Amino acid sequence: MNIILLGPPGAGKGTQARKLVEERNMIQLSTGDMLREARSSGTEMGNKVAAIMDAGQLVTDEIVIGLIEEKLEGDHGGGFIFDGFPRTLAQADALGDLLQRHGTKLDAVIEMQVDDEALVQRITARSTCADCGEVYNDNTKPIPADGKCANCGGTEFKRRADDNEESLRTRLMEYYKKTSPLIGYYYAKGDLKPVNGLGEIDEVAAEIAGVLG
Ligand code: B4P
Repeated sequence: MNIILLGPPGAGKGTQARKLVEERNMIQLSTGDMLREARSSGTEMGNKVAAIMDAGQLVTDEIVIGLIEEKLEGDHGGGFIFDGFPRTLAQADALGDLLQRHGTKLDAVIEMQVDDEALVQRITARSTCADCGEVYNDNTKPIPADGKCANCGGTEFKRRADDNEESLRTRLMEYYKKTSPLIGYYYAKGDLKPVNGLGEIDEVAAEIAGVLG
């Protein structure tokens, strides 16, 4: 099964993708994670990507499609979860072509619906362990009282460089301008499955499980 998790920044795409990996042996392809890895490499491409991400803009289609193309060459496991990809119509067309070339297809597009107020609240409360990248959130999963990461014991936590109000405003504008047209695109293909992303993390996961069967 190949699925897309579609939704605005902070809708919970990454959160739900990690749950699906645990439960269904699927492979998470997060373009956000791939780009954060590229930026930390310190290469020319990585530095270019860092500046775009920090400003809250979308990285070029060419770079992002290239990253996904590489990953599709590898193991297909229990199928792919495209987390945060595609984000433009050009990326959606490219994904359709790539899947066809690999003799597979898309099974569902989960549209995670969350209002802007909740997105801002979630993103401004997010921090990650500097050592292992485990995600914490002041509202849903606070950093343990002993100040140690529950996953690796690390004691340093950081905010993502693009999780500030100014960059978030741009991320939301980019979403409504360039990504939200994908809702109509996938609806027309009969693939769109809207899900209420406002509940607790496990409630949202249960709704997604119901949709996927
Ligand atoms: P991403 O890394 O995709 O991340 P995101 O917008 O933060 O969203 P996500 O929905 O995954 O949030 P999360 O689960 O963590 O993108 C970052 C940047 O990379 C983009 O701005 C862009 O520059 C670039 N990029 C990525 N893909 C690209 C592409 N295809 N093309 C071009 N550029 C691209 O959830 C957020 C917070 O909410 C967390 O703290 C979480 O704990 C919390 N949360 C989750 N579910 C919750 C719930 N149900 N209730 C309460 N809190 C919840």
